Amino acid sequence: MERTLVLVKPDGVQRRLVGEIISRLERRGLKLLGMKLLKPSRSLAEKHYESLKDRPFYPSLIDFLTSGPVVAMVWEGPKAVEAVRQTLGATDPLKAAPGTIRGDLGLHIQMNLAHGSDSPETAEREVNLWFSPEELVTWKAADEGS
Ligand code: IDP
Ligand code: MG
Repeated sequence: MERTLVLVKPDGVQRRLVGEIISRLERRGLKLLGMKLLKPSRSLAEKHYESLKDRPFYPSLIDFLTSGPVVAMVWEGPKAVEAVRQTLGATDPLKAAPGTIRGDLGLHIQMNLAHGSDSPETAEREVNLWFSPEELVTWKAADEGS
């Protein structure tokens, strides 16, 4: 089982697409372990996108991520990291396949609706950055068996 961090970015919240995005992840079969709405601080956004700090778009990306509330979530499932990235589609919505969140709902490379961790190692770091252990709930779904 893997855990991964998902953010509905400020554009997704402003466009009232939170429910749509959660719905797609639920229907994929992933399990929600934690969720909160918050307006990220600059320091949190900078830590989150630390690996991109040398990119030309980094300052604008930090402005964007801190521009309004985001919905932060932890989802669990087999290969959850890959499953979420697949459901999100390619970074650039114009290149994302139809049927994916970005391919169906987006057009803009920065305002691409949602974030998903890119590896199990990154996921571990990002889950710990956004959530404390007591904010995550371990539970068993009725259809999971014993
Ligand atoms: P990812 O979100 O698909 O993992 P990353 O390369 O990690 O893509 O980039 C992080 C975020 O930075 C993207 O989701 C997008 O919001 C933004 N971004 C990526 N590339 C560009 C770009 O070329 N111009 C503007 N923003 C970008
Ligand atoms: Mg990334």
